[in-house]
Amino acid sequence: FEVEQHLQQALNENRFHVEYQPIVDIQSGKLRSLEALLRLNVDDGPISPGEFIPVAEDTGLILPVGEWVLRAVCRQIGTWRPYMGDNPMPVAVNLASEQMGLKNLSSLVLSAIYDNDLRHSQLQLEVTETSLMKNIDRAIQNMEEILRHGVHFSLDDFGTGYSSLSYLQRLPVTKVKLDRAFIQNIDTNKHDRILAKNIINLCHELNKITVAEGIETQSQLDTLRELGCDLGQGYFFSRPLTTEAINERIISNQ
Ligand code: G
Ligand code: G
Ligand code: NA
Ligand code: MN
Repeated sequence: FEVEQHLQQALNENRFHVEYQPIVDIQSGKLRSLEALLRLNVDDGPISPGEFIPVAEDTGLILPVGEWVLRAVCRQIGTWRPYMGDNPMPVAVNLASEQMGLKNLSSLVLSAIYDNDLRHSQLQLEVTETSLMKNIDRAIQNMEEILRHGVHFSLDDFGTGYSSLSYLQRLPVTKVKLDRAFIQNIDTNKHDRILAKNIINLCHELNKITVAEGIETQSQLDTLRELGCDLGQGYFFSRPLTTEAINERIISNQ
């Protein structure tokens, strides 16, 4: 059975599910938002998104899969809404390159929000530099239109793409997520620390919020705190959690 067939079957039989990884305030440790991460379990066990997302992209299945994720996450946010008070925590969904090229991306996003009676600020979107490259003008147009409705973007995996730093200024992103390759040796490697420090400072000059990905140790966290990074995500705080775990650990403690 090929990955492509698994994807088609998962769509037909509603076999995908979504996990949610906490994103916290680096200074206080308080929970600030969640990132939605797609999961696929087949009879033989889980297939990682690192494996099936590229296949979905190559086969065009990423469009129905991406729409499924958007709708599933918005539905989930709707069920959390009554427990989240006046300032509900946002949840970020990853978008693929093909989605950024869609003419009707903003109507897809807005209808998922309206159908579940969400506030626009409850949904955020993540894009990578690579996902914007195929049609950068269309991608920016989509982002600007969606942002006008109050849905904010993060630039994911920053530092791994080809882009020059000056291009950051052109992108309507509210947050920049430093790729975990930068974070891994941030406490032991002076060169990595200097890079991270300068990226964080540059982002702040451009009025962007900085997020460190892949924090696994106290020592990495301490270093990021010193560098003034705003938010953090990684196994040190929490692995991606099932909706059941979110309900138990987070919703019931709000
Ligand atoms: O969850 P994990 O670390 O295995 O994710 C691997 C990759 O898959 C990451 O790059 C992540 O951004 C991507 N990914 C996870 N969920 C989604 C999704 O719903 N849509 C898209 N386009 N990518 C996703
Ligand atoms: O490309 P993106 O940043 O969306 O990828 C997120 C992926 O990183 C997810 O698959 C998630 O499971 C994984 N991830 C999240 N936190 C950590 C971490 O602390 N260490 C490692 N190695 N992977 C992580
Ligand atoms: Na992401
Ligand atoms: Mn990332």
